[in-house]
This record gives sequence, C-alpha cells and structure tokens, in this order.
Amino acid sequence: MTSPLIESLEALIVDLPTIRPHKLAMHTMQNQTLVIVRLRCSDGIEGVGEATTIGGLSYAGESPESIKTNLDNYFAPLLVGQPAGNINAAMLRIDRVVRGNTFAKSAVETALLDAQGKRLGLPVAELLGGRVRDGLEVAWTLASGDTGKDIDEAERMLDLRRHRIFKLKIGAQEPARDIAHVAAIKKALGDRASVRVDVNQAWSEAVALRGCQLLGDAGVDLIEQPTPRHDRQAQARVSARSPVPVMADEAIESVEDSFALARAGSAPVFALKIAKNGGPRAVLRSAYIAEAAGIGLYGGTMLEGSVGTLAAAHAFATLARLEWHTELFGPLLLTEDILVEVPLYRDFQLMIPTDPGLGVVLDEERLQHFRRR
Ligand code: MUC
Ligand code: MG
Repeated sequence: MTSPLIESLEALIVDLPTIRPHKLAMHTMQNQTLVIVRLRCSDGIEGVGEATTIGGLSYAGESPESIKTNLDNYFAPLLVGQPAGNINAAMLRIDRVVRGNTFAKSAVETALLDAQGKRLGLPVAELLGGRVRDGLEVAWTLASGDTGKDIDEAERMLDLRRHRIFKLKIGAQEPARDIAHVAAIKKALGDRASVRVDVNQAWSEAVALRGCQLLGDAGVDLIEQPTPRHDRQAQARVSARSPVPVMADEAIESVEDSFALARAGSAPVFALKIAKNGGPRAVLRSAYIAEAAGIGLYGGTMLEGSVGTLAAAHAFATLARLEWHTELFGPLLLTEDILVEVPLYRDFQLMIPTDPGLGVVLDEERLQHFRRR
C-alpha cells in the first residue's frame, strides 16, 4: 500500500461575531477571529484544524495574521509531499525548524489527527488512546462588565442546565471593586454554582496576597493566574499563602513551562490549552507532567470556535482525571458557526463526537461568507 501524501495546507482567517462584548483584563472582545486550517491529502481525505487567540497580540505572541503568514510561508512548504499518516514524523519535521508558534502547530497537529482519524475510521479521542468519558462539564465565563447582567446570565445558564461553574474575569478595575463584584455574584448564586475568577496576570504579588484572602472569604473556589506569567517564584509564594487553589494559565506557554512550573511548585492546578502546548497530543504531555506531580487539571480554552473546541475535547476526554472540569464554551460565545452540525451541549456537558476524526463537517457556504478576503 502506498502511503498518502500531504498535497496542500491552506489557512483561512474567519471573523465571527460574539453574542455580547467579552471583557478581559487586557482586552474587550467584540468578535472572535479564527484561523481555520485545511490539510488536503493524496487519498482525497481532508483534515481540519484551528488556531485561535484572543485580542490580536494582546493575549499571546501569535496573532491571527501572523499565524496565517507563518502557516503559508513556513509550515506548508515543510509539509507538502510528506506522508500524511505519520503524525510523529510531520510534527518532528516542523519542530526541527520552527521555534515557538504553538498556536500554528496546534492547528496543524489537529488537522493531521483529523485526517488520520477519518482515514482509519477512528475518532481523534480513540486515536489518542481512547476516551474515558463521553462528555466534559463546561464552565461559562461571566464577562459582560456589569454585576447585575452577570447574575441574570448565570441564572439563565442554570435554568437551561448548561453551566453551573462560572468564571469571572477580573483585574481590569481596582481590586476592591472587582472583589465586591465577585462577592455579589457568589452571594446571589450561593451553593448552586462554583464561582471562580481569572485575574489574567493583573495583580502584583502584594495585591494578590491580600486579594486571594478576600476572594476566599467571598466563597471563590479557584483563582486563575493572579500574577504575571514570568514570575514563577511570586506565583509559588502567593499560591502557598492563598486559602483558595491558584491555577496557572498564561504561565504555561509550552510543555517545558509545565515542567518548570511543576518543579517550582508554582501552582496546584494547571489550565491545559492545546494552543499553548502545540496541539492535542502536545497538551497531553503537559497533562502527564501535571499528573505525575500531583497537580490538578482543568481543560482550558483560547475561546476557539467549534473545530478547536472539539479538538481539545477529544484530548481531554482521554485524561484519567480532570477534577476542575473544563471551559470549552467557545462556540457558545459566537452567534454563528462554520460547521454543518454544531457541537452538542447538554446537561452541563459538551458531548465528545463519535464520528471519525474530529467528527466535524465544514459548512462551505458559511466558511466562504465569514472568511476574511
Ligand atoms: C483565559 O485567560 O482563560 C478563557 C475563557 C475566557 O473567558 O477567556 C479565556 C482566556
Ligand atoms: Mg485564563
């Protein structure tokens, strides 16, 4: 049997509206921009992947435009003509010459897995060793910027049985105001919901030491990335004194970062993101490091659309333990989808597709409509 070869790699920038503005410490999103990758193979199979970041260059070191440029000019020439079915060899070839660029790598690794899954008749979770769960509980981020609106939104989500874990984006305002906002929401929701916060690196160590105490008093369950990503020691000191577990998010920009954080004892919980590690297989390496170090796991998001969200879901479905659950709600923040069938959310969970590959079919008309020209 001759093995199929990669014939082309195409990257499309797709702009989609959000259901409301989404306010983070570093940026307010009015829409979301996806980079969709299509990897065509000589056996007629196409693999799909996604690289998506938040707020241009305000969150991470790759923008949608740089991701597309680098895929077109560096990744595609390395991949075209290579065996499509050997994911290890293809990613190794890229890793030898491409530094960083984990978002772009994640899209390519996803597309290779999708294609190979379709080829073998296996869902990506099975290609990664097999799912140990069929659905993932999904948190929702309350980030309208208004306490009353956030409480109404949370009540709606509880009524719909869509979410009962809420993450609040803080850090853009004075700490006292932010903490009052969080306390009011937790008071309104009580034991019906888990309330967590994401500070997105906005606090100094001194502010974080006091802030974590007050958030604990308010009944918060988890505090994500309170201090700047590069200061692992500060994060370890804050974590050691916080009454609430501290989770590392921006501090992890690679599998090697996960190892360094685990060694430094910087956080008892890690947010896993396919984009920050370099793909669904790469993120599992971070997960295994964390597991071995006794660190809890949370399935994070860069607010990807359906393709990236399901790619992460397939990977997370294979993990033995995911005690902090996930935040794979990206598609629900968008008013439009580019898939023929949208991901299934029910009873607080995202269901993992069982069709071969990612289990997604692109809606060509919608893709053409929303793609940037
Ligand atoms: C982040 O920092 O965690 C994830 C959910 C959300 O609302 O924002 C992202 C980014
Ligand atoms: Mg975060």
